[in-house]
Amino acid sequence: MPRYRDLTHTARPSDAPRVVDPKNPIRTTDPGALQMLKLIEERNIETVYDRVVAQQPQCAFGYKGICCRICIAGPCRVKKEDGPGSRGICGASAFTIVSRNLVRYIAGGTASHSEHARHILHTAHALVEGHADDYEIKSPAKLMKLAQDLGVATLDREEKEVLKDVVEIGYSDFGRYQDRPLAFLDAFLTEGRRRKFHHTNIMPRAIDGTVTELLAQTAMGVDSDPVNIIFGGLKAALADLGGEYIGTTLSDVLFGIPEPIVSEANLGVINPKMVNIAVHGHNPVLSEMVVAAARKMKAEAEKVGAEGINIVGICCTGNELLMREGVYLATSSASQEMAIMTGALDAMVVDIQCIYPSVQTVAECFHTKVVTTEAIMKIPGAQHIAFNTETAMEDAKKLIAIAIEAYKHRDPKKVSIPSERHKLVAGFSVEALTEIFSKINPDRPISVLTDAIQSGQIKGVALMAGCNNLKRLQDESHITVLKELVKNDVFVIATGCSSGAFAKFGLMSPLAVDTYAGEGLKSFIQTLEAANPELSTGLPLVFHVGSCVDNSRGIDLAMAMANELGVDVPKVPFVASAPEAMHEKAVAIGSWAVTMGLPVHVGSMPPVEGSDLVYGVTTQIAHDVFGGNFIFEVDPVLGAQKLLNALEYRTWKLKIHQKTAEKNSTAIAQGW
Ligand code: BF8
Ligand code: SF4
Repeated sequence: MPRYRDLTHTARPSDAPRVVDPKNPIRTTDPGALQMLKLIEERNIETVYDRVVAQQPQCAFGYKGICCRICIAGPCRVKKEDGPGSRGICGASAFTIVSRNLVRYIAGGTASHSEHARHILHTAHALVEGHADDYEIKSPAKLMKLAQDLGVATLDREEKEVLKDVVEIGYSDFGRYQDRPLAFLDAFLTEGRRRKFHHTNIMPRAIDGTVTELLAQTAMGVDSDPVNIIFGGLKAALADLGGEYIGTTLSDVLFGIPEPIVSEANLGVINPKMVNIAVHGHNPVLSEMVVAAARKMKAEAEKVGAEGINIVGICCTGNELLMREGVYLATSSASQEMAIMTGALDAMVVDIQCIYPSVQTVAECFHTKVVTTEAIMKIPGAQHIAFNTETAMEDAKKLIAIAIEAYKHRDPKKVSIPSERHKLVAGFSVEALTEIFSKINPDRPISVLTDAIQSGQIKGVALMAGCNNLKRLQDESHITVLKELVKNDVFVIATGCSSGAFAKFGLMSPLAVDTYAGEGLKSFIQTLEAANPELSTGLPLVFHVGSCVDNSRGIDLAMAMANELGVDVPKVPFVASAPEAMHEKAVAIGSWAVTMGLPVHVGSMPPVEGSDLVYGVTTQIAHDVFGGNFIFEVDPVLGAQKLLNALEYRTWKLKIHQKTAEKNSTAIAQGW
């Protein structure tokens, strides 16, 4: 069987248009957002959909990654195949420029995720030092497990003492100078991956140091070797994964391990009779406190004539709250402005990342107050209330008071809330999934998943992740890839705005299983449900594993499957897809996923086509070195087909090697 059935071995994408319908401002398929579009047209409000059209056609040099702005002799563009125009002023070739630009995305993504992680560490640190009384250790079990993974003693010790040691290790992971690997990465890897990262010299020792080193490596006149630059990028991508592990594990310690929970999604969750507050961004340290404060301030809301306070989530902080608190998810990244346009949103409280500066412009047409809360994130015109972990509850109450005050100025004539809302079941941490599997096999729970693959009942597992990118229509690619995968019996887990899309469309509901799952997947989900009668929520078509930092949960599942099968990750029928990738964070995640050994589909073309060498390294050579590779394909049906081919290839090889091992009574071969 040829590799991924690509008979040409070029790994080229199809000829599908890179920007569909570039003049059409109706750039969404989200039913809630579509209901808002009519209204927007009547009121003549500018949205992201208009701005995408205004940017077309986008710069072809930038699009291919062959524009260099790293020093101010530039910008330099690669204009010709040869001669002086084929290089930048300093002599940098296309492969140098493309690879430098690409890995600087990774540096940005790693910095973002780790800033989030650093904030959570600070909160845990303040808690053990007695300066964050509004927080607690919600999951001592997670803390003890984490401590054991990190080699921290737990016997006869106070929880806070253990947490103190864990936090110290986390801090060292930001600034370690000794030649030791990142603890929050090393602790979770399979033996095979650990060896691979040492052999290829990409095991990071500190997050901040790795990001700085990458910026230094890619400065004007430093590294011009594209392969060396890419390896520097992969090291930073692994540091990103370490940051995600800090974020996920310590969030679980402070706010609880997610468990299956029922909620609803799409703009219809905004309640005309209540004070509506959207929490938008990424960091649960703030939004968890806003939820807790809202529960205490119902009476204040009633005093101004509202029935109560309705907290709704947007983007990843929405995902964090959805899976731990069952908070409604109002919408995801590309339709964030729509939440304000309902005219019923009294405040939008934001922390960091993926917040369009335009939310303030839109809010100025309504009574909505946009409030920024972090020192590194301000928006001109928006109010700023500094959020401190030391005074968390007090600060959260101030934020809610702003919303209650704004509610008094709500104009009923401007209120127009779409009817669209869908029930869903979320909260499937790896612990929750393991618990579900353990009802069938308590000794080896993950074998329930791997056996289903080996028997052919399901085709494998896919982690669907990533953003919205309006080069195609919002959510269309997420929904199409998902439908193709589940129809073909793939067990799908989802994070970030991918899970947001599924939630908004009603695909994260048990009701969707019958309609969309293939026979094998349907019977697998039914078997799990039958073994878990106490799970009153039922099981969904696609399993929500959280926010973007929680992609660490996805790779945890892949590694658990690898250990169960007795192989390393590159042999596991497990793939990833970011059908609408947009953010630098998505580039960092995709890059570590490839390094961890996964085939990774990306449905929006990153700027790598300006160098055949870089394109070849990311889509083919990476596979030879790490066992994972990028699959760039903008057509979502074809993208799904390529993922199915990758799963089929892995399952086929796995079976052959297992049969051989059984026949010869040996361990399964590793070097294939
Ligand atoms: O971290 S999926 S648009 S919200 S970057 Fe942003 Fe992308 Fe959404 Fe969450 Ni992730
Ligand atoms: Fe131009 Fe070289 Fe400067 Fe880049 S680093 S802008 S290619 S001179």
